[in-house]
Amino acid sequence: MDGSPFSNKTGFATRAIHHGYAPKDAGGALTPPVHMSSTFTFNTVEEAGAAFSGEHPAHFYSRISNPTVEILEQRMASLENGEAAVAFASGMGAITAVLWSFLAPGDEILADKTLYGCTYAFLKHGLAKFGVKVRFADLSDVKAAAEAMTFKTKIVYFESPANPTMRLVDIATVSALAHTHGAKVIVDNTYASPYLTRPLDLGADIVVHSATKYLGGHGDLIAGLAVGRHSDMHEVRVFGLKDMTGAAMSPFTAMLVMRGLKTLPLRMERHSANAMEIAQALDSHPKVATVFYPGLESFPQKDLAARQMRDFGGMIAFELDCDARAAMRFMNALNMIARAVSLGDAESLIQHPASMTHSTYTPEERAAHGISESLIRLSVGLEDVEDIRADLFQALHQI
Ligand code: 3LM
Repeated sequence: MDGSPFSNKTGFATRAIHHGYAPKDAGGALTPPVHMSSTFTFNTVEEAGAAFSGEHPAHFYSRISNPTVEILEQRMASLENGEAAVAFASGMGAITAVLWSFLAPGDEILADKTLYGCTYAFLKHGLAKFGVKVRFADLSDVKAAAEAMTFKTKIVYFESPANPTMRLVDIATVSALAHTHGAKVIVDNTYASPYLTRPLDLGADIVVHSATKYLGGHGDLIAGLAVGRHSDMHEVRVFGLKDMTGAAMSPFTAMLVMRGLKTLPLRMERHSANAMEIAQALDSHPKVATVFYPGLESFPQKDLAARQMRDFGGMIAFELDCDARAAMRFMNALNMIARAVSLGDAESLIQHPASMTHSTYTPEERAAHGISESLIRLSVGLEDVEDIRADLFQALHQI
């Protein structure tokens, strides 16, 4: 339970460090103890029964809840300005558990046309097997979003910025539209993190995260989180987490995510500053055709980005003025920047969505969903920006 004096009235950075934990409740330990316990004991069987029925809420088994994980859940709920959160073993664990919790055969989902590859595969192939109808539309176009919604739409699902193309969705407008149709809005806030965008404040119902990325921030864990209303999160915990997926977060992972969260504001500021400089440098390089970064003047949704994001984040997508083979040569010529999937780490990472993160789409689907074969994705790290630029430029020089 939250014995912490750091309420939602304190600032974001303070809550990222303190919320949900009071050292006096744990023998004075500055950092929360890691409760590596699978099960929890009771004085009487009657007490245990009351915990199981929910009459007297208590931890009884770590697939459902755990004291260390609970601190992270309370902290994340606070950072997203939500009422409650549920932690998962992975981002995909969070996404699948949330969707399983609210869908039944015959229901319809409306999803944005550009999504992380495995989310797309789950919607397109996974849910379809169970009789859920999934439609994809360009939700960055408010008119197209309005036309695509029907009174059968149960869930509207999108990422903003979207992986990998960086398209934004106007969260406030699309949420208001969805609500007039009685649909729930689920936003994957992995790319922005709650430091840059808070979808619940803009009207979304549930936020999901791959905590593997900026929240953890150090490339050493796989984790997921969902945040929303008490009633929705209760459903997600007892159904999506406990009975449907079992994708529970380890207490040790919760400790690592909390360690990451302490520096989230600092890291997001540096990621954003480095990415802005790199986006500008790439944009003016003769061998670069197009740069997609919300902070650039040339970004088509620059105004929306300025309204909806505190800063523009660490992710950049770009296309070179050359064929796909030369783009591969460019990536292979990098020395410091690592060729790897994932994002949001201290290390800069580069990857080719068409053959890596978004290989779950067919080439035809990628074309229809706006993911070109020559698109390159860069997760700008926390190294000295001159070194990131120098590595990119020496590799560009070689093609
Ligand atoms: C990636 N993305 O490199 P986990 N939502 C978003 C994501 O980007 C991701 C998830 C959910 C990448 C992972 S690709 C094999 C590596 C917007 C993950 C899923 O289950 O924690 O990986 O989150 O883009």
